Amino acid sequence: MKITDITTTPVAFRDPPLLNSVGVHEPWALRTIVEVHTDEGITGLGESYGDIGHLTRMRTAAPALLGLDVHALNEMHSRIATALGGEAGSDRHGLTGPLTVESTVDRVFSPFEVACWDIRGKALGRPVSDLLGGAVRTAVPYSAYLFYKWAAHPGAEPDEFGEALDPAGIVEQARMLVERHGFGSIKLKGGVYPPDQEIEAIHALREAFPDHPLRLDPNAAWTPETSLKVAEELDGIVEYLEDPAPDIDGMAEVAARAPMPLATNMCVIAFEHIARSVEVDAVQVILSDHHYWGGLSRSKELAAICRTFGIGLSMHSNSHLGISLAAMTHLAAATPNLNYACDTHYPWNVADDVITTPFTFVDGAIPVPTTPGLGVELDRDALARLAENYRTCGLVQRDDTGYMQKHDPSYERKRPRW
Ligand code: GKR
Ligand code: MG
Repeated sequence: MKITDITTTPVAFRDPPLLNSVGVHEPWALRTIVEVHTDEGITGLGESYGDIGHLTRMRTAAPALLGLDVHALNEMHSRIATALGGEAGSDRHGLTGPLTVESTVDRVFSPFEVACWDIRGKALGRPVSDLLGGAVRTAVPYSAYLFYKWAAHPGAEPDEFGEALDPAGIVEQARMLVERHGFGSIKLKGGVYPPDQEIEAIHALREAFPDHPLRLDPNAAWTPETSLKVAEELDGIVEYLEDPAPDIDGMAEVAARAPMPLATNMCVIAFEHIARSVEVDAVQVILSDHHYWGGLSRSKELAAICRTFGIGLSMHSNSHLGISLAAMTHLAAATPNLNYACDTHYPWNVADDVITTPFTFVDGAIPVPTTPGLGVELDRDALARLAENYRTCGLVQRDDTGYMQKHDPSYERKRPRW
């Protein structure tokens, strides 16, 4: 079955003012919806980042894939590498590490690869999780992903999620997300306030949710020394501490004395980082993410490496729509050693999705789709609406720091901050 055409549609959807260590989310989150069409009339779907640099690279690569068999994924990867000509992307928003040539290829490859799995599943009449080795769970648990947040974007009406700027606000937000979606574990995005305040928020969560596993992720906002103080305070309270300090060596320094495992989606984000990380035992949990680990089959390779070295596996997320959630769910369902509840930003988007039946959490989990392929269908009207948002929203790349500076000109991006 051959690829005859590829469409890449950038879209934008409403995003609340969520705070993190580099600033605050802008009113719109950007994604790209990829459709891969074939000579047998089957179309596959993929979803990826919407930043202009990445969109341009996907559009540079797409023509090189025309005529390719949908099973020729190795050839697809190498054609993309050639089409990109050795260019490395950049981490402008500052929440993942620096990209290399190889990891840039993996990012561009991912949505096309996912679309091919969707096509193969549809052709065979089997869900993607079957093709990935078979689901070992019927539903994939996700965690409640809490953020400090403003009540509203400056100048706009308050959103339905409310303000969360202190421990009480964070507990209230957790109650809302747990009540709505039934989440059984909780992650707090930190790196926003001095560590003592975030420790206090975790203690408040522990009191309000005595049985929920908890995690804290300051996105490398702390020095190793500060990280160790926090680790000591949160001993026995968090299941893992995510990216407390920058870089593999900084994480290794913390890991050597921290009582809990350290997790990352910042310092081990490509295959070439793993050897060094294992050598110095920098991280005990890797947050996989098929969007940058090179799609579903490479994510399974990552899982095998983690199993080999006794490294735990969890899953990372950025703001995303339902095609991504479908792919994440199939992958997690078919990855036996993914033993932590996955991250997802999905509950923060209440306005719109590009699929006909947006996902609903059942007891904090997404039931694994059992229909052929990814099990989601594109809603053409919604796609057109979100594409129009993209055209009119005025954003072409994520810039949490720039947006924060518009409202607080004295704000500086600093890593580590404390
Ligand atoms: O959406 O603000 C955010 C997050 O901070 C995101 O960009 C991170 O990549 O969720 C991510 C993380 O776990 O570090
Ligand atoms: Mg993280």
